[in-house]
Amino acid sequence: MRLSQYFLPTLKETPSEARIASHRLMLRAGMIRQSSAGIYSWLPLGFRVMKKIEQIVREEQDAIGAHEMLMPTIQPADLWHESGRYDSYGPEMLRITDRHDRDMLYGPTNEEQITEIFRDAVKSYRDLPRHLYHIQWKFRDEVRPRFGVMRGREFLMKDAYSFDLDFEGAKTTYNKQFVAYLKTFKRMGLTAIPMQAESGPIGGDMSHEFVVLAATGESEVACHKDFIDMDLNKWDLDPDGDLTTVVSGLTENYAATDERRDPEIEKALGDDLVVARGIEVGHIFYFGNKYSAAMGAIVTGPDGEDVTVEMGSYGIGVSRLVGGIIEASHDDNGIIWPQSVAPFQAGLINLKPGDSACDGAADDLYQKLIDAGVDVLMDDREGRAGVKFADMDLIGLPWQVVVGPKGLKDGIVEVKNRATGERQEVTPEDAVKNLAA
Ligand code: P5A
Repeated sequence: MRLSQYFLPTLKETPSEARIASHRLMLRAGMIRQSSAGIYSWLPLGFRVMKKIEQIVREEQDAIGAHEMLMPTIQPADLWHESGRYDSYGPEMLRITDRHDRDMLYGPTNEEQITEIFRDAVKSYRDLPRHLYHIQWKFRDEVRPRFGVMRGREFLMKDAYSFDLDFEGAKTTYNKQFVAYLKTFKRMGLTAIPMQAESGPIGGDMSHEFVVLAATGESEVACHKDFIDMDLNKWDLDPDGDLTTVVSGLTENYAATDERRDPEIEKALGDDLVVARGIEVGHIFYFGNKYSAAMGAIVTGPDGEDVTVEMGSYGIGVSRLVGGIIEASHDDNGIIWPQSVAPFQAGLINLKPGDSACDGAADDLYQKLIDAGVDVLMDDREGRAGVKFADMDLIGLPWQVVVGPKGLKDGIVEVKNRATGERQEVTPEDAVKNLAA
């Protein structure tokens, strides 16, 4: 991509409404623009990151045998009358009336909708288990939308739903999601700690939040210090194996969200206790037959008897993660993207557009990087070097390659690692080789 042709409206000034780093940086880096409170447009750079995150989430869901589908954003109120949540959900639900005076709503979640689809299609235990997910926009009319995409009103969620014949089956599925979540967040460079949590309006009695620790997190959480540098490598995480040991091993230590904290346990932990602020990036629920009983999701069991299916639901805040990753990875100059979610792998700076040697070398390097499979954004704009360096640091691509007249005389370019700040002078050929590797 050539920056001269790209839509990247970066801001020099810090927008006054942004109170945390990720919100500030997403506005300044031209990733998002606010449309109204808690509702954002995703500009090309931000959209690329969200798509990368979405793809990691998708791959890990597919790997545990969940099947992707897509349900609508607008749902009929009738469905929610069946579950009883139309009244209990409260003012967070955006209620809409269509031209025929039918009550509709913009879905804050999809338990009812998936239960309806399931109950109309599945009648026998032979068709169980079933495990489905979609990645779709949600709307929650939060009282205080804030911190940019971290607590939005409209936000993108991956939500999965499972149907099993009995508790054992439901627990096996829950464990698969549990482990898939650890892998998913790890791939994004995050340590997400599984914490016992309240199930709130979703319901159920087994629930874990996955929490990334960050000073700007919305709630206070507490956990054993061993979670901080949790090593997943010591476990066998094969989704088809027995995950009971992994999950109990990973949850034997204390970790609890705000409402679930236990002063006694915490006292006993002494120096092993970490109290910190956290960002909830995922939340999984086992709620048994809460929706299946209310909505009649019943199958014929092995002995011909009626069985009300066992359900769970599993959410990941896809748009929130964009902000969450930035909270976990930035410095005074801007964002530092982990390779796996970076909008481009490398930025190529032409220090002197118009100079034929620089243009020739930059264009040549640009093409060679593309040919080597490196996603590259070339800053070919006219303008001061300082502005280019600042913009490149701000948008946080993992690698920067600088082509300037001085270096070219000696046949070299400069390669900078955004995360470490380390710079190396290498030939253009080696730059391609190193970045491709
Ligand atoms: C689980 C999937 C549910 O809605 N139903 C379907 C269950 N869970 S949840 O915890 O309420 O939400 C799942 C994740 O969505 C993100 N999230 C948000 N992101 C941005 N802005 C918001 N206002 C918002 N609310 C929830 C969180 O990451 C949460 O874990």
